[in-house]
Amino acid sequence: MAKPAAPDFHQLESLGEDIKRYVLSILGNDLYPPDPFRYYSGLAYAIRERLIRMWLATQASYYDSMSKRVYYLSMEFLPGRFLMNYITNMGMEDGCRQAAADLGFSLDDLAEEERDAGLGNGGLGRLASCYMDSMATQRIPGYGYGILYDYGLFHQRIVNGWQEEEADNWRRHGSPWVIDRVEHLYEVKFYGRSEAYTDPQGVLRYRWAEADTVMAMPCDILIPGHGGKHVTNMRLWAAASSTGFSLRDFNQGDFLGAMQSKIHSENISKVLYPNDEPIQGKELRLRQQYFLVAATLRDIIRRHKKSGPGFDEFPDQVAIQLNDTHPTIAVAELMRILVDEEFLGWDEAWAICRRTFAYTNHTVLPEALETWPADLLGRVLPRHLEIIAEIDRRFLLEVAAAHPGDQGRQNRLAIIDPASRRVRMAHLAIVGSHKVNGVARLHSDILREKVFPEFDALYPGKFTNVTNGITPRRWLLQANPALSRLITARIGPDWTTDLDRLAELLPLAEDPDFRKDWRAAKRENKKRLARYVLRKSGMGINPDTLFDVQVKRMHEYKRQFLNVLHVVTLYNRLRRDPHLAVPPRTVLIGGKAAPGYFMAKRIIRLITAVAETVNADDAVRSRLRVVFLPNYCVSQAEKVIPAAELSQQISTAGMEASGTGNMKFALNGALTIGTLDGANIEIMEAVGRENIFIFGLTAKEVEATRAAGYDPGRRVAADAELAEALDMIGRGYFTPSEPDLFAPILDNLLRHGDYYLVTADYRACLEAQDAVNALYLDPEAWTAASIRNTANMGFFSSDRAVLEYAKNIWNIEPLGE
Ligand code: CJB
Repeated sequence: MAKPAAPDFHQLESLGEDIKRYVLSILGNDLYPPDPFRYYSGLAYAIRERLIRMWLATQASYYDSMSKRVYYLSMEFLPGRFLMNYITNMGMEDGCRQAAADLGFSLDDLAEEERDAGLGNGGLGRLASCYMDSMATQRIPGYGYGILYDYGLFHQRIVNGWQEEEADNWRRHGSPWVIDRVEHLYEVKFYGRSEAYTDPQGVLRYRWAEADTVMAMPCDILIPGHGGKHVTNMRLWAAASSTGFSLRDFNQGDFLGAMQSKIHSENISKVLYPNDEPIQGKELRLRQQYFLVAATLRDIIRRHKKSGPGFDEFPDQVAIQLNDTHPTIAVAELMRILVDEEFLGWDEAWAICRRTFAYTNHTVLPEALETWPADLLGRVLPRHLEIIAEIDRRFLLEVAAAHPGDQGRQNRLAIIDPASRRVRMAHLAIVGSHKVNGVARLHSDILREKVFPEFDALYPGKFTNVTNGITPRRWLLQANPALSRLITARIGPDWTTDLDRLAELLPLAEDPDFRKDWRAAKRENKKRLARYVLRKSGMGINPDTLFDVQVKRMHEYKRQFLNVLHVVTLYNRLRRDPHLAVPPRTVLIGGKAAPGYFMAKRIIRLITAVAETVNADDAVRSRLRVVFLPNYCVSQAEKVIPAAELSQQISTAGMEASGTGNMKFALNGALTIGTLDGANIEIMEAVGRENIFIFGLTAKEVEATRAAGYDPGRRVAADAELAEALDMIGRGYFTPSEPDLFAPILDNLLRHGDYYLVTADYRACLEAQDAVNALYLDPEAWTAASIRNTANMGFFSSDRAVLEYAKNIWNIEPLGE
């Protein structure tokens, strides 16, 4: 019998009717007047229905193949908007454009109605989302697990030049992408005490007594791979109060008390902590971490039991990736389940844990290595503290056996720091995993050589590297239609899932016609960004200037301040010589500061102050403009990055673990000005030293400079332009009514040793900018370098990265067609 034709899940012909039906039936709205938000929602539900059907088919194929699956545990995901991503990946763009047009809308306008899902802070969360896209595209069976925060990362407004934070109630108008699975609630416990008892066989066992409980409700967000046939999902947990608990209070007449406890429970998934580095010591944050872990492990074990094999086969069926230390309490939780609930012996349970977990480290900043006071952890999770102490005791015996008598080493490696009584989560993650990876080559080397050398000696081969990657679907195909069309016209469409194919563009860098088309695509994107900036801030920017961009979280180590010093110096040079032979420039800077990060907020204020002065100065207006882009987020990045010509990646060497923005810019043909930090080094090797502007101290030189006792004062005294720029900032040139506003920034630099070595790299940065100017004045040479950047970025696809994880860490084969 002939094989039945594959069902057409896309069903484009009924799309228009489906949209109207959803506006009526789900939203309960009139079709008239035609409101774009309603039609966006209607379209979203129509897409969702098609996706669900494909997702069900994918899940069935997982079960059929009995394949091992990976669980990517992350406190953050940063998907941004979904609609266009789904449409692009499902290949429905033409059909959707037509359907929207038939209803009187442009698809792009409908897409603008969607609010970003900002359930992450920055690079770490966005990486997780790129990996979801690649796992689905590469057919690697697995899921993302996280928290469905009611409030995502705050919305940034700039008021009188200062950052103000507004709550991001992103689901206020509902979200068609979130599928609530009310039927699968799990109970999660907190507090109480650990109780010893003897089982009927006379074995001493432990259980968790007198705990409070909170319910975890799974909410799924579907992730279609490119081509649309393989659809996976993220499962995000929302907290709900456990009904039994509040009912009891209610029956005793304490309605408000019952509500109070309900609110207390639901707080767990209320809000994302807005720091891009770990938060120390906040009980609610620890409860969030455990909430994610406990609910996820329940789900994993439920699925494992359903599929048949016993626990000895668990690591052959399950790989768990810990996205930074945030979900590391999973090591203790899996031990608790295996030993206390499944009654496995300690050694057997421990072997299972270690084969199951792997840990990705994303930062070497010492202040960011997460620790929890043992007292606090023991109060919230009493049994887990006991388990961690036992893991620690056995681990230190191992250390003592390898290095007898070396008490110092034991203290340094201990999971519970004997001096501070804090639990070092990174140590728990390293000890409890079979692989530990950094996120760029330099970063992984620093982890091995500087941060965890004694662990590396103890566990040879455990430390490894997987350089980060980005999804070409969102960051080129979808975000940059002008360039994507041009590329596809020349080399065909396969680059979207095989990014190395971009190398076929290399010879075209020599072709003047192709360069002209390349420039035209960039210009279209610059015009699109100029329209956006005008709409958002009322400010006009000129697409015929060099677009110089730095967008990322505000942090001292990322050195937005060095960028400002370049701007001020350029401003001074232009004021002195209005005919200076440099291209006109628009400097765009965007990024959020953690609400409690004083210095980062001051630097935002400095940028807005410099922008006000420079933009109001008629003498330089046409040659230099400075824009602070409020509320940098994924959907804004999709407009900014394709328009950029110069990408600023200027962190102090040794401090940026990898960076992924650097990859997105280069993929879109921006030239990088950057330090030898994070993945910049690998980008330089890929695109060629002559197609990138590298400057500044290396990581080793940074270390040596600090060790030698760096004196910023001497450096400033020897550099008249630097001294002038600092003097202007310090004495209130940009804020005459508040001359001392930036004194704290200068104090940090001049009195506290300039830890981030801004003054040390200043002159080298300016020289690199001179080289930028020279090349930009030769548009043909600049364009050729731009093409070579894009052409050489194949390695930085997140497809490559997840396939490396699958092969070297997860031991998972991608599913066949
Ligand atoms: N990173 O975004 C975060 N949050 C953290 O808590 C620690 C690190 C960033 O992760 C990215 C993805 O690996 C890196 O590219 C980036 O360098 C790092 O700062």
